[in-house]
Amino acid sequence: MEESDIKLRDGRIIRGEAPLNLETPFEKLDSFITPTESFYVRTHFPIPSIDRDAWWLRIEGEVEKPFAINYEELLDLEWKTIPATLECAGNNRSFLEPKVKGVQWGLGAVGTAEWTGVPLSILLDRAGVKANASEIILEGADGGVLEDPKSPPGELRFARSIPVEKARRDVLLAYKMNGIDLPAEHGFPVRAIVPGWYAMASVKWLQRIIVADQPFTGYYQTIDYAYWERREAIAELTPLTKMQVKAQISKPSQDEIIPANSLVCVQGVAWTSDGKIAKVELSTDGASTWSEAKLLGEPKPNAWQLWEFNWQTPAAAGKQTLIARATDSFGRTQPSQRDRDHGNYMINHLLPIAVEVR
Ligand SMILES: Nc1nc2c(c(=O)[nH]1)N[C@H]1C(S)=C(S)[C@@H](COP(=O)(O)O)O[C@H]1N2
Ligand SMILES: [Mo]
Repeated sequence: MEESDIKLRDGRIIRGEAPLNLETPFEKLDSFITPTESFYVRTHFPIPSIDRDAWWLRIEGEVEKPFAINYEELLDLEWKTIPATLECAGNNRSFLEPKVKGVQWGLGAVGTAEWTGVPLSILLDRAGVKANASEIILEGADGGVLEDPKSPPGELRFARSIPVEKARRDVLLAYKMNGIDLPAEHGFPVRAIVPGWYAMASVKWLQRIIVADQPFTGYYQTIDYAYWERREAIAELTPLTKMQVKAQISKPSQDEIIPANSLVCVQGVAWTSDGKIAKVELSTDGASTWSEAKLLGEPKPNAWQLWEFNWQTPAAAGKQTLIARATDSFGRTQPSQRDRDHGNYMINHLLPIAVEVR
């Protein structure tokens, strides 16, 4: 696609207007924190307009003392600020061959922000989670009727679940993004941040937390945002959870013209869930040989890390392919081929970026 064909809104690529889906132009990435105004937006329904003075968050289900908390009370609780990378599970989908259903994201359905909010464990402790509880369902205020014949008839709300143990360990109920109140499109007044997991788990416009004693099998947990996992050769639908290890090249961008016989700084980011990035390698010859890139800054849990590689470009003009490959501290590395059991999600196989040396 020609640059001039790309429709932008406030500098972001419009991937959908209703519901609103905006992508970060990835070649503009130049810092650890993605500015809020460039951060990608993924919605499934109209953005709910919520009056924070009338907003309540309810906590119910398998708890001793169900309760509701309002915005003012939430802000009075102990809080913390953490950086976390959010990646849409469909990020990079436009690279898939053959094409699959869903928003045709390029490289920019991923970003890192600093999130400020209350650890979910504080609210869970206050409610008194019963011993039989296994999962926490997070429900958003947004909803509507879907056309998918597999969706339940009538109104549906966006909801996902996380295991109790994960909920207690590091989930945040965030009300600030990069130091200011959450913007409407990012979940105002309060959203969940589930570090290390694909971002569908980070439910926006949070209105209800349900403690459950059995696996949640809602639409966005099983029919959508699920993939095939093989057990005894039988494929089973499995909810998406952890982000898979990945490196992406921000500069140069696809089809960029690069000067011959010069030193070009190839830049990008890499991330994984839980562990750290152990190394990023770059191939400038279509995956025949690999050289290690330099990791920049200190690793932070569940946040991406910037890297760079100084590339001595060839003297001869012609097409070149750049491929980045990340390996994490658990020894997990990006696969070279697409795993078709992943359906239209979890796209972390090696992606060639073509450039032209001139
Ligand atoms: N309530 C609600 N939460 C949601 C969604 C949604 O549509 N409704 N989309 C999810 C998905 S698929 C992604 S990728 C992230 C996107 O967060 P962002 O728009 O702040 O980047 O929000 C998640 N949380
Ligand atoms: Mo997503």
